[in-house]
Amino acid sequence: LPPARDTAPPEAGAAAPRGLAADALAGLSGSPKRLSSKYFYDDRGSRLFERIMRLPSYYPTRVEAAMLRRHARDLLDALDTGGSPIEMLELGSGDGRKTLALCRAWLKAGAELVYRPMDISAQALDQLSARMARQLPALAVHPLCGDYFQTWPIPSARRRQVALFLGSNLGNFTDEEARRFLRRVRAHLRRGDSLLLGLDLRKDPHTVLAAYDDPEGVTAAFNLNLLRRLNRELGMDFDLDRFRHYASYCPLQGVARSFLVSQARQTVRSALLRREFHFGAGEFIYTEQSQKYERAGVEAMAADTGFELRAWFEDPALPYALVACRA
Ligand code: AVJ
Repeated sequence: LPPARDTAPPEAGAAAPRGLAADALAGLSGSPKRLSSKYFYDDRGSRLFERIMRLPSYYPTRVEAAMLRRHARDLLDALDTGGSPIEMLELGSGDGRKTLALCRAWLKAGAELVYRPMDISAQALDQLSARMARQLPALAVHPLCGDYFQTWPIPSARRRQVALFLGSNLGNFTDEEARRFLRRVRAHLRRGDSLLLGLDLRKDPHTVLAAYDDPEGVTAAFNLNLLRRLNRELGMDFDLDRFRHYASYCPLQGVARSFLVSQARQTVRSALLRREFHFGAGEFIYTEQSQKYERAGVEAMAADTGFELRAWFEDPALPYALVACRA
């Protein structure tokens, strides 16, 4: 299988990665049917996600970018590095667009900084390197391509590590997966190192729902692209016209969820898996969850995974948080 191209969370913090074939076989055989959102990001999916980030209704990207600019200095202060040089590790940097402003502000504040963007997309990292060389040539950039925890560099004795996990990418994990992921991050940090999280917060359910159900239909295309990918990579024969994107938001749990709903009774085959899968009319595949957080929950999660919450910046207009945690 070709490697996934990604601007978002590459790994489900869960057990050993099983790959698309095994995950699809298990996910489409069970009830309810499910496919992991980590498979959204092939080339086409990554391009669709770029378009999502520019949609008027998809607020998280814009809000977070503005907050990173506004709170760059405060975040640096919250790290409390005592002037030590910083090694910034960004988990899932993508093309690094939003991190540029943060790096620029930190350099301007006199921080000594090495930036290590990590991503599973070599293409995104190439774009990032070119962008940084053009717009911030003073910054030392050392990209790392692959799985975060396999490529995590040996920490330098004189540098403070600062791990960044932005874009509310944590929200794609279940609570249990998120905790496992944070514990793994913590295991790669030393005491006094930091983790910066960007997390979408609970807000008017209409606003959240609109972010996952745009009238332009880009999110629908993004979701349906998963079936296109299975057709290509597993020799399946999904008819994309016979499935429909359905988005929901539950204000009780603070979770947005996406589904693909079968519009008829139908059977789909996979040449590669040598299997067929039956769908009833109205039967769905559960494809994604995006958790919306609240402060108390984040504090508990940080404490449970070996972090101490040091600073919390919140956009009051469209609730979103930048959170500085200390290992
Ligand atoms: C990149 C995982 C944060 O869940 O909001 C956007 C992905 N899915 N629209 C999110 C996504 C549908 C996004 N994350």
